Amino acid sequence: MMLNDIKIAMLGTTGAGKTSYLLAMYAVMQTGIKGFTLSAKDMDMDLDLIEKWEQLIDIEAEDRWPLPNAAAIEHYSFNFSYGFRPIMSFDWLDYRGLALSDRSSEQDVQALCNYLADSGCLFLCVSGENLQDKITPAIVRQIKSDRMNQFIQQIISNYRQPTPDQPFPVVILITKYDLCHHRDKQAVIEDIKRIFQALFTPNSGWLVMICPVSLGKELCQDIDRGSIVPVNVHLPIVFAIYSQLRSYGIKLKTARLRLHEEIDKLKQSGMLTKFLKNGLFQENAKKLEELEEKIEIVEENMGLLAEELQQVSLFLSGSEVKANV
Ligand SMILES: Nc1nc2c(ncn2[C@@H]2O[C@H](COP(=O)(O)OP(=O)(O)O)[C@@H](O)[C@H]2O)c(=O)[nH]1
Ligand SMILES: [Mg+2]
Repeated sequence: MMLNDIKIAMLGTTGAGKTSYLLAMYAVMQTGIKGFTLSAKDMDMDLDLIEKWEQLIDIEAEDRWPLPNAAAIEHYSFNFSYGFRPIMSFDWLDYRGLALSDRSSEQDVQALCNYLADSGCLFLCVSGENLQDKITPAIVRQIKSDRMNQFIQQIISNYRQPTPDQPFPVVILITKYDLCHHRDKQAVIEDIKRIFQALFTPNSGWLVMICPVSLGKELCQDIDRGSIVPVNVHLPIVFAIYSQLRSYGIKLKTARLRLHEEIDKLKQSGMLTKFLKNGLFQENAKKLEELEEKIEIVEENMGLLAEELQQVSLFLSGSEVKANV
């Protein structure tokens, strides 16, 4: 099984923790979750990511952290595999956050919009730093959620309207969750729902996961010496792949339905000679068998991934749902 490639765009202000998150996610996914693994397509990129990750773990000083991005946009390409067999490849865009600032140029905004236009999954980053207490208008300005909402608006008015049947997956990543761990989790979720209201409206077709992540619980006490023990960093990727499988599964099932209809029609029609009819029957039966096989594989993979997603909050058109097959 090889699925379509997926593009993931990660949005968040400078300093929200995007690059650090990427490093942690890559390190964890390289070892893998239930046989699912990730690898950078480019060897040099792989080395670079691992080197930066080791630096984070080994150094106990401020320079353990990655430098701010040099380029406005950084691209990464990964292969996602199951048992070392590639299932899909995906592009990852680490965005420095300029287009989210008030000083963004037309060009910045256009470049980001173009990329967002054919993204299959959106990651919105909100730093736990901004969620230590109940949000205020001043904090909302810092998070730049209004700006992110504008970009989402752009996507759906210009390119793609999600529907309940073909939902658009979005991950709201609460990075540096260690910094707001002291708060009631439900209260944090309510704050998130408030600042991204449009993603939680009925019949809107947004499939949203709210996912707290952190590079280590101790970091809220000591950012430079606290030990690095990533929490939940694999879940957003698992969710992105899960949603891709989900929509592929829906396509396959629609095709199966069509085929059944065709077979029924053949059974009823007396127009064809027996010989021709038999040939068509056999052809359709073979197609059906192939489809069933594909659906089985998709559902099996979805099942494995869905298990991982039981612990996080998922919403489809604003209603809380559980990941299932
Ligand atoms: N407490 C805490 N701080 C973090 C964590 N991840 C990153 N940071 C801090 O946030 C800073 C900015 O992170 P970075 O990944 O460069 O943000 P980016 O600009 O969004 O790419 C880092 O230099 C760290 O000081 C985390 O999980 N917990
Ligand atoms: Mg960065």
